[in-house]
Amino acid sequence: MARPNDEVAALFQEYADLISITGGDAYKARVYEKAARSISGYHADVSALDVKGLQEIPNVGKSIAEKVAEYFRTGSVSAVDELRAKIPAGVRRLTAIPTLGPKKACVVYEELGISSVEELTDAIHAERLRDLKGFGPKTEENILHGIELLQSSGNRVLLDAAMDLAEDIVAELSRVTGCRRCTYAGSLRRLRETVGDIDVLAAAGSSSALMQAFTELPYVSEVVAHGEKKTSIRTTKGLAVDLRVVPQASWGAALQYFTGSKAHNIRTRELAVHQKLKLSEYGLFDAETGKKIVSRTEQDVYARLGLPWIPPMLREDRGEIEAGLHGELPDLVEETDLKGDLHTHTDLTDGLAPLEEMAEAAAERGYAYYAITDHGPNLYMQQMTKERILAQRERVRELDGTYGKRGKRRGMRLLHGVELNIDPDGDVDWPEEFLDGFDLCVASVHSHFNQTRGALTRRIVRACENPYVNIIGHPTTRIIGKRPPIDADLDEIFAACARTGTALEVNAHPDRLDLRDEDILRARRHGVKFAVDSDAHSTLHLADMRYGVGTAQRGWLTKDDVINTWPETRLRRFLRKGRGR
Ligand code: DGT
Ligand code: CA
Ligand code: CA
Ligand code: ZN
Repeated sequence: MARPNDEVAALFQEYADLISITGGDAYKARVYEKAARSISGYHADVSALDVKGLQEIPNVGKSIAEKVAEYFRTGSVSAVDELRAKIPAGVRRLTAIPTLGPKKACVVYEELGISSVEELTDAIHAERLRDLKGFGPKTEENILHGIELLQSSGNRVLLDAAMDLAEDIVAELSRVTGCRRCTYAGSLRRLRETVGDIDVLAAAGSSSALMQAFTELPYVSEVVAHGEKKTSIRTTKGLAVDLRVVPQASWGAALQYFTGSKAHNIRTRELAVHQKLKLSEYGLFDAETGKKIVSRTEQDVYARLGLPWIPPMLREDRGEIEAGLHGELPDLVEETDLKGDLHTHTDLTDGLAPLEEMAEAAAERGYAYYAITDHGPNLYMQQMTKERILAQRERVRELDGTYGKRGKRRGMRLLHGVELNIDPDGDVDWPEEFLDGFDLCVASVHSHFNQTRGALTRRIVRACENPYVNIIGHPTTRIIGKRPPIDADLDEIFAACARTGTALEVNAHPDRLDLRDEDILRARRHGVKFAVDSDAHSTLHLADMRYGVGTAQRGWLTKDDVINTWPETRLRRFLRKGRGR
């Protein structure tokens, strides 16, 4: 289930939006935005805290704490409800467009009476927005792009939200008497970045107890279909979940079938046909006699088709069948291979936790090294200075090796880094002499996403050519369902990375997953190395690494491709970028 913290954070974010839409105090809106972020990143479950405990959370004062308490006591917050009631439903529909802020939504509603996404599209095509203050051709283009994003994302949910729910359902169903096996399949098992619906599979002699328990889960809002083999529900948050129950003997065939993808299944079925076999969710059969050959495990099914077991993350018909037949499947990187995290923040900039807490949490994950990379001065509002970052460096050096100590051996190594901002020309925050003092530099694009393709490409290539830039952070800057990837010539960037010894990040934040799987596959062909990083802004985000690793696996990456699986000495050599020393 979504954490109570995220529920409250979403509510306060909405409240902040509502305040700005209704022309309320901009300062107050910001206060709630900040509180939303703090609550989302807070380590303790807010539903278990009293008003006093809630006020320990950074950016949460008495009045906000009381609203949180009210929410868990009554299920809603009256102040939020009051503002909701003031907003016409039309404006609310418009604010679902990711590129249309609440302010502009209000303007088009009030000035032109537009109250639906369709009406807005028509108005843009009729150029009716041009006369409004603050609107121009560029705004129109952005809004149209946002509408496209909104429509293409459909009802898909982000991987982490689907995972939280699925893990909860699997745990609940596994407790039901008679349940022999239970797991999630479908796109979630393949760790796709978004999930259309969750497919849960269980094995049992009789399905009725499982189906019953499934429909009675507390967050079920609607039972869409209730059958002996398959039951479908919808949750209160609008997620669709299918449960299929199969006999234990068909487990492997069913798991293979319902894991998909459809494209992969078509290929495995073709392989079966060529061998005069028939493959279905019930098993692999002799096509002529109908006699069952195998069905108990996925391994059995693949083996009989002449294939090794194929990891679900590869099952997209992107060459895995051919590679499997030739014994050339990649030995995929795993979360346990990671020796460290190379992009993380502290409360010196926009992180929520102090350095000490971040390092402590990182050491608990068993890391051998850990890099602190707060923002440089060029990112607005971060107020970074040379003095502040040098003071941080001193503290990093003091703490180096003190976390996760075992016996006499030195504990986790702390690397002092920075996340530089790649400006529109490809320059970064500080001159080379100063960058020389860092153990590593991440450099990322944080603004001016709409430059021309040529300018964006040159900009990032220039950053790669900086002898101190080691990792390009969240390379395409996309936010899934909200902001499209930048339009740059990725192949040119990949070539520059390979040539200069600059790694590309696989940012593990579930909203980003940037680079994405297909781009990773392409970059890898250029010989690029990768860093799978959490970009954590709180101790909780360190665990997002699992999604970054999943994405890396979908991009066919091995341990050797990922620099933060390497031993420290090899990593440090890479970070010198051929500068000598
Ligand atoms: P989603 O839910 O859109 O994120 O994607 P999936 O891959 O989970 O797709 P879903 O839920 O429609 O079906 C789950 C799996 O069941 C799918 O990956 C493969 C299998 N499957 C479903 N329909 C078909 C089909 O018509 N043919 C084949 N070969 N397999 C199917
Ligand atoms: Ca599915
Ligand atoms: Ca499904
Ligand atoms: Zn960052």
